[in-house]
Amino acid sequence: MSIQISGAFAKNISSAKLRLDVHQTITALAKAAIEISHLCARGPLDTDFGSLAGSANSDGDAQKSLDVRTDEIITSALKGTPTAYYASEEQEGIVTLDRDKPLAVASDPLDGSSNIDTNVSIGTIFSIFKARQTAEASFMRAGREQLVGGFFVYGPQTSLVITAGNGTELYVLDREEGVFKLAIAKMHIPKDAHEYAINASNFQSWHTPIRTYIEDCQLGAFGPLQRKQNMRWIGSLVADANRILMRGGIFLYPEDTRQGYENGRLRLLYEASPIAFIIEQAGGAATNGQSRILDIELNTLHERVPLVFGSVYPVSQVKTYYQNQVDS
Ligand code: AFP
Repeated sequence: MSIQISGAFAKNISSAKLRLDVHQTITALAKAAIEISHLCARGPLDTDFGSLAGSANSDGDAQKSLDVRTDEIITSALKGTPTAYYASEEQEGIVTLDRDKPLAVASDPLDGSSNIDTNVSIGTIFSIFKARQTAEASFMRAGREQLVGGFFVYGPQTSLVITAGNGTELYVLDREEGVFKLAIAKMHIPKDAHEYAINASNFQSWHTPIRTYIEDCQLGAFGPLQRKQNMRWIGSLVADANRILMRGGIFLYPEDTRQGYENGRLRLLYEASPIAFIIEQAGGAATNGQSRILDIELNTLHERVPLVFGSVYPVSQVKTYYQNQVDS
């Protein structure tokens, strides 16, 4: 057994059979994560560790060999589970595993992979849906229909942050036993905090509401926010999300004027939606700057979405900067 799932975890999933299917799938993903964690921990000891795989993913990002290897590990792990369809950042189209099975899984197998050779925490993000009649229909829907949202972090700890709609739980891998064990039964994001995360090098490309908000963060106690604001940017979504879950704050990857960033950088299906589900279940908020991420219907498999998430108060403040722009 690769994970000791809590009794409370899937309480909100009405059908006992579906709960069993979800448990089986999470157990397989946890086993895959232990293998991926081992590969990440070996780092440059494996010759092809950070070398490019010579291919590109659906967005044309150069694929690192570990990206491809990670996707293979997850695909093979899901074959033994009640999963009909698999959608991956690393694969153009949807993979049909067994159309008679009840679940559909979406994943970014190795998010943060541009950090692979810098020993920064990276991770696997995933979302589990109830499968529909077709592969496309199983994913072209709003994120609020997820059964489960989760992410593994391969860092000082190998951990799993996960929700099935009954709060957000933290599991940590006990390496001696090779099992993920529950560490926090209900994660809670403080309603307010004073730490923001954004790639400030994009300042010249931001639209007015975000530029004004970040200027006010930099003004801190000398501006309208009336408090010193701290800044952190790891450049690895799972690491930034994990920090915000532990101590609050706000993460922003907005749309900007750069070509290809008209809807930001992060993907709705297998990055923003699972993160949004986790954050909301921990008492936080997740928007595209103005509207709730979990209400946005997916139209194309790899579509991007602006992403603002974290403590409820700063996320709602960002919304007012958009409203003020409209009103002015
Ligand atoms: P990679 O998976 O290509 O490293 O991208 C990581 C990521 O999707 C997310 O984890 C980070 O928050 C974000 O991109 C960093 O983007 P910038 O490099 O533009 O700051």
